[in-house]
Amino acid sequence: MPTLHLYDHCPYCIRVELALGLMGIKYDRVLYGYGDMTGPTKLVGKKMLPIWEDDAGKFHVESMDIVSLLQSYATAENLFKPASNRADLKEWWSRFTPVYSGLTRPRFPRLPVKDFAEKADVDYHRSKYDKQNVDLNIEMSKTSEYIKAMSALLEEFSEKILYSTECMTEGGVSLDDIIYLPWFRNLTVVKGLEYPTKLEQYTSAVCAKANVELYKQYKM
Ligand SMILES: N[C@@H](CCC(=O)N[C@@H](CS)C(=O)NCC(=O)O)C(=O)O
Repeated sequence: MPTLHLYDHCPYCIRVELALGLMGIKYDRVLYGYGDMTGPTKLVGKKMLPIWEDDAGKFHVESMDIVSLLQSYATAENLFKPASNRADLKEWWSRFTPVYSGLTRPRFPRLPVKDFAEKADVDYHRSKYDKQNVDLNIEMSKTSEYIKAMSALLEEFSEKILYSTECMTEGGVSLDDIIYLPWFRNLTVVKGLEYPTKLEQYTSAVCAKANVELYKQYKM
């Protein structure tokens, strides 16, 4: 059985899980603590996930390279459309990511997932942001401000960018879904952030189809 080595909160790892789930490929899921410096390094020489270990025991890195590899096995039924490179999506994305970070960064280490099970994992996460002069407590205290900004962004996305409750871009499931959906999945951790109906249905339906769990049950 091939294996995906991943962090549960990592959107790049979730890209690969979405592709695997939507393609119906079975795999083992091996999670790592975020502060585990040796686990991923032993496999490929650096501390970076996702890592895909194929049936022959060969390791592959870079989320979209792994997705391309998986797609090389696709049949007509599970071949994704190419990425659209839509300008509207890219422009919106540049405004979305800073607000996303402000909401998710202080919450991730409180998730009851393997990534942050040990004190060393939480400490590593904090030290990473200390080095960037990001104070996670200050970010947490700005929650209502961030929720207000994010609500407007999600409304805009749902109304103007999201094509349907099944796919982001006209024409069916494409690499747009694989690339961007993980961030909407992670954002379900934010208590008090309402998704517009169409976006809520899209996120729930596509993640359920791919067997990717949302963070709704951990809302904080
Ligand atoms: N370009 C990489 C990015 C992967 C990435 O940034 N992974 C993060 C987790 S979200 C990571 O492994 N970080 C290690 C660390 O910060 O210690 C990909 O798409 O696979």
